[in-house]
Amino acid sequence: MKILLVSANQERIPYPVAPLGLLYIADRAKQKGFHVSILDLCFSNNILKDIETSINHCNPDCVGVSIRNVDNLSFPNSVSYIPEVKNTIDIIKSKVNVPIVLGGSAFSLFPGDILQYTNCDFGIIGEGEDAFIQFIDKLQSKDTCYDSVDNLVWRLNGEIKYNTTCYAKTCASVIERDLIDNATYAKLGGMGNIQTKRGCQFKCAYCTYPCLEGNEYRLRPPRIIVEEARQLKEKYATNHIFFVDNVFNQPLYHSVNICEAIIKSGLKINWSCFASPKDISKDLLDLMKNAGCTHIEFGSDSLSESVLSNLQKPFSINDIIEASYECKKAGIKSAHYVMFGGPGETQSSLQESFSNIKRIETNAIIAMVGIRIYPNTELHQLSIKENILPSQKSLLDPHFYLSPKIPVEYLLQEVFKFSTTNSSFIAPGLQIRSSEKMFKILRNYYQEGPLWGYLNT
Ligand code: B12
Ligand code: SF4
Repeated sequence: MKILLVSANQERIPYPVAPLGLLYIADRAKQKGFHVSILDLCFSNNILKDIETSINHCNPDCVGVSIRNVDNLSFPNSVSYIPEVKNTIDIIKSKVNVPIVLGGSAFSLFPGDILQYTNCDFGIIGEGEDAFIQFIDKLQSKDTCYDSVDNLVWRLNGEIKYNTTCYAKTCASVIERDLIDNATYAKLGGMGNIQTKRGCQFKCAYCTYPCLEGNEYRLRPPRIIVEEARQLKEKYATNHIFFVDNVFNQPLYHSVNICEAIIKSGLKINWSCFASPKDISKDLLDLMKNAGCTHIEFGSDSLSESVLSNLQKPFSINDIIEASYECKKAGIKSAHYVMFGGPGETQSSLQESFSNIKRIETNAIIAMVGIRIYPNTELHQLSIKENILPSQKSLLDPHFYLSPKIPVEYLLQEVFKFSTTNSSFIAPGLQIRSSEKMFKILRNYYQEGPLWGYLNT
């Protein structure tokens, strides 16, 4: 069985990111003895030609398409990637007549809608390793009843069927990365990526991550993480790693074990991660620094106590300020994601946020206006309750939660004004310090790590 895996993502802002999920699928399929090729469209200048060449070369019996991003999450300048993905799938269909199976985080959030929109028959929700192999086994067996394939969404007599969703065991071996262009990701993206675990146990009101990866932590062994980091550095000349976990410092003991394993190995590599201001002590930051951590991105979300609590974040404003202060002391650069206009936001909570932001000692604030609404989240329920959305509305086209307690024009104006006068602000939706051109220039000067770290240098 010959399999072609296509990564449809072409986004290069804030930088190109390697298709890690597809590597996991390819790794498992190769272990099972299938012939696997990857077509990564990230750096393609001619999708039509590249798809044609890959298909002629691989002559696949099945094509898997990874769809990472639905849209850029940026209000009011929001861009949907889904029409571009449909175009890619249409080209594949025009070149080869074999089953196509969709997957990836974007697909997993809108499986039914994307299957309909792209007119495809199969897709896999969530973690794909086990499910993809089960699907391929079914294809080979010529049994057309797909009921038993975990996580599969499929069409039967015009109806879309959803099989049971399970969360896979995490991969306990080093994944192979030869099938993608690691050198270009290191050059243009400034980093490689590694996952140390899956799952998140928090329940923040808007978040899709527990739906994508489940609520249970499934940890990867620290020695494997060290080996993957060594491989990226020594085999692929990648000097900086982004740990793609939702929250690196949860569970705390795992982050400690990873740092200790890196230190013990003697490997010298720089890295960055997402973290929560909860449980980020001076001791942990010193340990992270010693293990090579140079940048931390905090999902802080709001600097108003009431909005923070409405979003069900498990920390306070003091935790945010403290976390940033400790990062500075430890010599780690920090950035905070902040969303304005969340549940309960008023003119006075907005001004409270602005004055609290001035108290944070940080390198960057990545500011968003409004919060993208996803199905199966509390924010979705709230949006229906507050009449922001009709209950049956498809959310595939971007819809944002904007607090009814503050006029949108006022919100946009105030955030714009504050962002332009604060040099640490990046506001993608308002196009402030966030253009592809600016990121390219910065990357030319600074070869590794997140670019926000160089804003004020
Ligand atoms: C880390 C991360 C980042 C980092 C990446 C750093 C790096 N160097 O890798 C940064 C901060 C740069 C980033 C940026 C963005 N991100 Co981001 N990011 C993530 C995060 C937390 C993890 C992604 C990851 O690597 N996962 C690990 C891999 C192994 O999992 P995976 O790719 O999902 O693959 C599994 C399955 O999806 C499936 N699968 C994948 N492909 C396929 C294919 C087939 C055929 C099958 C069967 C299965 C399958 O199997 C895989 C293994 O189990 C996710 C949230 C999450 N928990 O998923 C958001 C997420 C992917 N990001 C998202 C978005 C939107 C973005 C941005 C567009 C935001 C922005 N405007 O800047 C940019 C786009 C960047 C780009 N160039 O594409 C969204 C995408 C969905 C959506 N809402 O549109 C997510 C899901 C978060 C969310 N809000 O919901 N991101
Ligand atoms: S926002 Fe972060 S901490 Fe909250 S549920 Fe999502 S991934 Fe977990």
